[in-house]
This record gives sequence, C-alpha cells and structure tokens, in this order.
Amino acid sequence: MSLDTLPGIEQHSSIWFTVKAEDENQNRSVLGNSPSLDYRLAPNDLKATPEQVYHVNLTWQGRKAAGFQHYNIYRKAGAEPFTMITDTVTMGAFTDNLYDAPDAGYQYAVQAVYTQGSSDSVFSDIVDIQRFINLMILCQLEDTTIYDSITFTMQGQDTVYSMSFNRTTNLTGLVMLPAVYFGDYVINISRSGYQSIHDTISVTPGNPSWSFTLLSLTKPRLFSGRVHYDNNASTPLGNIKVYLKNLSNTILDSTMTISTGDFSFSAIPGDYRIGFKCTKPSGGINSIDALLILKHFVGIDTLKGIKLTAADVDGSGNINASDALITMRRFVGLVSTFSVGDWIFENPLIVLSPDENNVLIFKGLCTGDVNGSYTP
Ligand SMILES: [Ca+2]
Ligand SMILES: [Ca+2]
Repeated sequence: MSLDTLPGIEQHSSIWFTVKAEDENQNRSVLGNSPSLDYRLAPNDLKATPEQVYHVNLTWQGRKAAGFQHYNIYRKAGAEPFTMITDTVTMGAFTDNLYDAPDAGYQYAVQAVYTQGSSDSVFSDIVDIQRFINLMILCQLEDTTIYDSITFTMQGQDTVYSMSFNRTTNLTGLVMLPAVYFGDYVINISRSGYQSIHDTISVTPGNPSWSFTLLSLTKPRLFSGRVHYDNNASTPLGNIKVYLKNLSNTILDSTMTISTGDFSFSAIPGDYRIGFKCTKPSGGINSIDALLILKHFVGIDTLKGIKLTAADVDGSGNINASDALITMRRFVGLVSTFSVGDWIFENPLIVLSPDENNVLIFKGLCTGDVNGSYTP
C-alpha cells in the first residue's frame, strides 16, 4: 500500500499499524502489537529547465506533512556525486545559477526535511548545459616555421560573459584558450615586420580550431600594372618607360611596358607612386578639343578625370579660354609644344600590400586631346 494515498495523511508525522485477526466465523482476536513509523512525505514531480544561458529553473510538488521544516536541494555535474546547494528553500521552486560552473549534464535532487528526519529524494532529468568550447588557435608566420612572439588578443562581443584573452605565442604559435563562450569575437594578431590581422570570428560548438598566417612586410611582392590611352579603344601604350617612386618622388626602379601596356615591379609592401615617360609623338589635337575646353570653361560641358588634367595645356592650374586658344594655335601649327609637355598620366597613390596582387590600370593621354580621339 502507498502511505501517500491515505486520507488526511499530510497532517501526521507518525503512523501506527496494528493487526486484528478474524476467522470465517468472524471471531476476532485481540489487537496485535502496534508498531509505528515516522511518516515523511517526499516532494515529487521535480522538473529542471534551463533558462537564459546559465540558469536552471527547478519546480516540484511540495506535499508537506506535519513537522516540515525546509527542502534540501542537491546538484551533481556529470559523474560527480551530489552535493547540497541550499537548505533554506521552503517553497516548491528554486533557480540555480551556473554562471561560474563548468559545462556538464546537471542533475538535481530535492528532499523534504522534517523535525523527525528527511524524506526520500526526488530526482530531476539531466539538463545539458553547453556554453563553452576549448579553442586551439594556430598563429603562423609566412616563410618560417618558428612562430614565436606573436601577440594575440580576442575580445568577446557578447554581454553575457564578455571574455577577453591576451596571449603571446611561443615557438609553436599555438594559443590554447579553455572554456570560451560561444559567440562573436574580435581578434587582433600582430608581430613586428608582419601585416596584422584584424578580424571577427564566430565561436561555435563545431569549430574548436582556427589558424591564421601573418604575411611578411619585408618580403618583396610583385606589383603589376597596365597602361592604355584614354580613348574608346583603350589602346595599349607599349614601349613607354615606367618609374617606381616613393612618396618623396625618388625613383626606386624603372622598367618598360610591353606591347600590351603591361609592366611589373617587385617591391616590399608600402606606399608608392608610378611615373611614366612617353616619347611617342603627340596627336589628336584639333578644334573639337579647343571647343570642349571652352565649353568646360563656360560650364556647358564638364571634363573629368585625366581629360580634365589634359585641358590645362598652359599648366596654370585652372582651365579657361587661354587653354582653348593655345589648343587651337597648336592645332593650326602656330605653336608646336605645350609648356606642360605632350603626355600626361594618372598618378594615384599605390598601396602595395602583401595580400593583394591586382593588376592596376593607368590611363595616359596627350595634352590637349580632351576627347581622346588619338590612337597612338
Ligand atoms: Ca590653364
Ligand atoms: Ca582630340
């Protein structure tokens, strides 16, 4: 029989039993001896529900019998034994905070404590708490197998754990980070002489290992370019001289374009400018160019880019009727040169980085040929 089903049992803390025998003629014996037991009603229906990352909500049915004092609540993580986490709860609910506890399968037990002793325990299902992963991050350096002295920082973007890590690698380049909370992290990896990595990574349950390679800033890289005339056909400008310059305009290297207008330099990453020298004859200058320059001056039309530069044939720094007039005079042969020279080229800032190998395109144009009518 189940004591819990006896009517009114909850008001009692002890129960006595006695036996009286009865035969088929309904003759009854005297009462037998009368043993008793302490009755300590146990809680039941314990439910454990994870909530908001690191909480577990516990609820149970508290059928308190007489003499009830409080509940004892126990917790076990994985294969560890149960340990008591509180003995002050008197209602049928409790929220456990696992913020600082490791990931594990957690199980709970609750027992009611009475003046005469404790009830049996009721157990919850196991609640799996998974928030962290052990990360292994390999930081490598280009062109070597010794990866020491790399600075690695990682900053969590969440507001739950907001973890941050700061490490310097040894020869292996390995950064081992235990118990990293799942989420997005900003990472910075740097070492003197190498291009820093600034990135965001998402730490997820399936991604325990990452690797990054810092590229050398002292290793020469191939820089490729192509130069063409700024006409509709984009005519390649072959056999013209190309200079690699630093930002102080010092020539560092020079080469010649091939027939396709292509050229290349090998240089360490940094900021550069490219200069061109073209000895091809000028061409394409006529009255249409002079008119376009005049239209630009009066605001009817607008020249852009290198064509705008090509319109300032007197090098005054602005474009006006004087440029149009000089262009016309050149066309009709009254002058044979421009003070600024016959050729102009684009001259953008070149940022040579270790990880980009794009072919940069440059345009050239004859001074005064603002409609790009020439085919050199
Ligand atoms: Ca001018
Ligand atoms: Ca022209």
